[in-house]
Amino acid sequence: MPTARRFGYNPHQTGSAGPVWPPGFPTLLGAFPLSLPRTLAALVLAAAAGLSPARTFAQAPKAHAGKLPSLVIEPAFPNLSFNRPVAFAYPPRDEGRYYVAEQHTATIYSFPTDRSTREKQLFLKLPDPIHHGNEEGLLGLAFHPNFAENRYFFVYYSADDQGKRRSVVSRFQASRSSPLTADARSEKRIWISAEDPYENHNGGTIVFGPDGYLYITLGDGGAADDPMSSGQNPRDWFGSILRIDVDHPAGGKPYGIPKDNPAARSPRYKHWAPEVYCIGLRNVWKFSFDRETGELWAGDVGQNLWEMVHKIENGGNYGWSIREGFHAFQPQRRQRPDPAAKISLPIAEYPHGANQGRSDTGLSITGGYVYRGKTIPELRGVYVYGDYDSGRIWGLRYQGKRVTAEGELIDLKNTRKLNIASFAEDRAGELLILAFDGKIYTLAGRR
Ligand SMILES: [Ca+2]
Ligand SMILES: [Ca+2]
Repeated sequence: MPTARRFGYNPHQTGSAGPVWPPGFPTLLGAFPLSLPRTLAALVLAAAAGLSPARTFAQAPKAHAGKLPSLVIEPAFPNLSFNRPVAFAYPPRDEGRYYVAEQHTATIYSFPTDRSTREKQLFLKLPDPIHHGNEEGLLGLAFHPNFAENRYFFVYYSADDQGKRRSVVSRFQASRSSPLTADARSEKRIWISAEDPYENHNGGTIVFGPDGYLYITLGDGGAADDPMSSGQNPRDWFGSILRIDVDHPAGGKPYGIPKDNPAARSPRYKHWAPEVYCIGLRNVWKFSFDRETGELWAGDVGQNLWEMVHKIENGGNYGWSIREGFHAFQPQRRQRPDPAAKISLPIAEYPHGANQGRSDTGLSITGGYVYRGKTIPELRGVYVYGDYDSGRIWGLRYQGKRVTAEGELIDLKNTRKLNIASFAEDRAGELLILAFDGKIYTLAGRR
């Protein structure tokens, strides 16, 4: 069973200094009803306490008045069950099947796209040995954009290389003669992380972007407090999202470097590792591309206090471990931001309840998708994300570089609480949820 802090910090490590709140402030803020925009509530309280809102909340999100729909969770594939499903994918060209990766069995199954299907077929079981820690195992799955011709797909997993812990992206090939199975012997390792000293914070999502390049999230290494100071170090891979070209190997590596990766496109970034696309991330467990705009959205798992949503840009810096969300993190360390990239603030954050006394809380963000489906028209264009631990699901509308609507989409009083391991998008753009009760759910409008 997962622990309460599955993707969060290690409770045996010392925590962060965190933001400075006036005494009693969190308790007061928690007294406001959820329906009142919470930032507005914070500003009112700050004014009442005689604080300068400009000083205290200069970097907090703006209050907003936009409306979001109220949704329910329904079973999507009621006759299918999985063991710790963590990734959902399918080939770009419709072959009538979806694929789910199981974390600890390190197995990929395929099944027909028909919602009532009972058929589940073994596609691939990863060769051993792999690590099976709480945040380890088979974590990512992505089909090559040209899968229809080359039958290539890619996985991200926690390798056990003679006792050394490393994250690996490997390419496998589906069988041509028996297309519903893949050959475990076809493995070719494409990218291998540096030795990872800690079991936690391994990222795990891999996705081909609209540019055809493979994006990889690998976490800051792990433990707590960014002990390797990898967040602001662009020369190492940890703490970044990477971008590689799997189709054009170069420089003796099994992959190439896209010409507009930061270090390749500008002298300003010449000290960055060639693969690094952005820096300052703690542990992006899930990220996605908006299928309409191509924009990259990520949920970054925070440490003791805050969970963050970021919109990721080429060459961006998201602040870890100088910041956690909108807040300073351990300022006594006097870390300097990387000189090439100014720190970008999150699009949104939410707190860990024990620290902030608010009820819209969680412990470990699971980044989601911008909804582009058809069945919930009022949800179109909303970025939907949730929390692994609290099971809450939020949406935000981001227009003209500001959040114009934000709030909870599900009333947890009327539904069972899920441990949300992943969101997914089916071929039609409808949103799915992979939960650790083994089931796949979908979001639907209230009837
Ligand atoms: Ca790690
Ligand atoms: Ca780094």
